[in-house]
Amino acid sequence: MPPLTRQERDERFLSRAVDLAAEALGRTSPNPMVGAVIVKDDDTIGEGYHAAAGEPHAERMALASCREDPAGATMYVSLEPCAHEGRTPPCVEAILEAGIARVVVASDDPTGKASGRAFGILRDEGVRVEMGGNGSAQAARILNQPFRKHARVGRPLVILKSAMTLDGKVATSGGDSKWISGEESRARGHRWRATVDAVAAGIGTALTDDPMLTAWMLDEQGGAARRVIFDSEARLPVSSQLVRTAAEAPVTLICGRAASRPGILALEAAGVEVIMVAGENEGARLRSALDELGARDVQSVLLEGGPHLAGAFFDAGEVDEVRAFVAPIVAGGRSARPPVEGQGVEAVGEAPRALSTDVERIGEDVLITARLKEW
Ligand code: AOF
Ligand code: ZN
Repeated sequence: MPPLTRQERDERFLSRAVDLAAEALGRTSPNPMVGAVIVKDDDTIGEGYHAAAGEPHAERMALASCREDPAGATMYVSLEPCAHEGRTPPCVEAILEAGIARVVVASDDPTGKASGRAFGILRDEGVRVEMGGNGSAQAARILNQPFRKHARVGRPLVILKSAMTLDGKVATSGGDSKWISGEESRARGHRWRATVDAVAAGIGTALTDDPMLTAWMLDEQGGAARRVIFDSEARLPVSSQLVRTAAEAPVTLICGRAASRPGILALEAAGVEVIMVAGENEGARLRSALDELGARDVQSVLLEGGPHLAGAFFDAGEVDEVRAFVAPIVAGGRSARPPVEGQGVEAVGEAPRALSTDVERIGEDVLITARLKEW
């Protein structure tokens, strides 16, 4: 085998940095996941990742772990280092103090306070700064889609989860949906709740299933995801499981101006946060709901049902990613519901198309991950 080129070596270390970053999946919000590797003479002398908001950044973790003097070494980091004073001091200072000679970065930091400032500072001090290749850039960006969308537009990333039959139904014509996907798929979907800031459902699902939408025991370190119910008339019963567990994991209800005042007051008294959104159509109200959630540092929303809400999100152009479990069964029936209702598009050419997809077999099901937008 021919020896690796410098570029190939750089990609390998950057990819390691991205893998390290992913160790903290679900625990860094509202901060990004970041990993760093410090390499001297082709040897890794230090590694680290950002474990949680308020904790040291990946760069400092990696420097602190070095088993020899990092002076003259190369630092590989999955996100552009920070130059600002936040909850922690700027990483560029730590990099300069340690005498790092070269910094290779996988992805940019889209927040206003970053915007490439670190590159200028480091170069001024004689540090070589380079961007890695497309492969590591893509992997690093995909990892931080919630952080990136939130930094750019102030709204959370919306991930639609759905479980359908081979003929694209999420329930039979009789309304039965338990269970379409297999046990492993359901466990996987359940685990996703621990990786997002909010889990959302429509009032229809809340009334029919009386779900909890929690990921108990899986989210001890990150704090339980907020449960968000889209309920324009504020009909969610105070006796529902959601409301009864409001003290354990926050519940936010999104309603419109037509919602009944006593209903809202009763929900608020039971510990539910009620957000009233206005707007001339459903799309505008949805976006404004997402703005409100973004303002509360919610960077990701897992949309769990049902087809009506999914349709509204699609019609508003606010679905960023779809995770669809397809089970090898056929339900048939004209009235059996599909995963996405709403208005839909007129022409095939207008249909949102995934920019990238992944396919995985889970038990007897197939999981398709489709990214419709990349931030
Ligand atoms: C992280 N971890 O490893 C890097 C980050 O409030 P602070 O001081 O923790 O700063 C958070 C910001 O720092 C974050 O939004 C991002 O722009 C930048 N880089 N953040 O949490 C890290 N490298
Ligand atoms: Zn930093």
